[in-house]
Amino acid sequence: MRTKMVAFAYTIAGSEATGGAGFQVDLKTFHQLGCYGAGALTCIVSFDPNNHWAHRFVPVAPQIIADQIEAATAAQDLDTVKIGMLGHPDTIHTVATALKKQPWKNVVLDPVLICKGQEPGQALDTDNALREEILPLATVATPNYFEACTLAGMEKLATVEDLAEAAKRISALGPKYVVVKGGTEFPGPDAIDVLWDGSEAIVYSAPKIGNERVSGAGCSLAAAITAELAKGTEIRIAVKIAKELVTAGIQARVSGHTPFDTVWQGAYASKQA
Ligand code: PXL
Repeated sequence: MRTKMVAFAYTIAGSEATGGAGFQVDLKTFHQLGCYGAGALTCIVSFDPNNHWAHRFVPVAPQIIADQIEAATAAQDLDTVKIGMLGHPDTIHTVATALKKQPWKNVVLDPVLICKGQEPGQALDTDNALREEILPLATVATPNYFEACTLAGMEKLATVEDLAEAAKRISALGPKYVVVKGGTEFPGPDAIDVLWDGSEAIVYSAPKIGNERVSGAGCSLAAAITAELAKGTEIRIAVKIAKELVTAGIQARVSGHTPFDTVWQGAYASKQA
């Protein structure tokens, strides 16, 4: 008998070998929120401890990405997907083609635009391909401060109204819902995220926990929104829960020999217990 006891959340993202970002964060977050996680790897990022933790980036061959998506979409009736780092125009084209093969209820795009290991020229091609081929397929986009400036064509985001304006402009490029993450770059004492829901801007705010960026916060937020949408949660509540998961995860952050800390996704569930 084909019964589905649990919501499925799918990710198409890159591996970040230390576990602090990307695919690993997506699966951990899905699991913490009670979803069955599955995914396709688009690239492998290995930080270089002998070179200031620079990103060593290796794309996965397009056919292997297509094969992974074929396997997962054949095994399950998936309707909710998160898209993380794609990193190469060929990857973007492959993922766009695969996505178009079936209907999706929720396509959550975390528009990862810049990876330190990439050539600037290639990064520009990647940005353009993402904007042209993936953004129109997304139902939700979750740009960070820099990604929002780039996609919205705004120089800076100085006020909450600017965050809302950026979200609205990006929504015009495809996704009905846009969550702009202010993060540490947004001025002031609070970590502010703004959801444009197609008709109004909803502001989510929590006091900043320090002023250092914590790795995996953006991935965790988008993955948590994905997991909640997969369970059928309404977008405003999904973003609220995602923000709570990230805030708890930053409070309980994990440090290592890296110059940055990472989010502990398990903190949210232990707080609820
Ligand atoms: O946080 C952005 C991100 C996403 N995906 C992968 C990454 C990173 C940042 O390092 O490596 C695979």
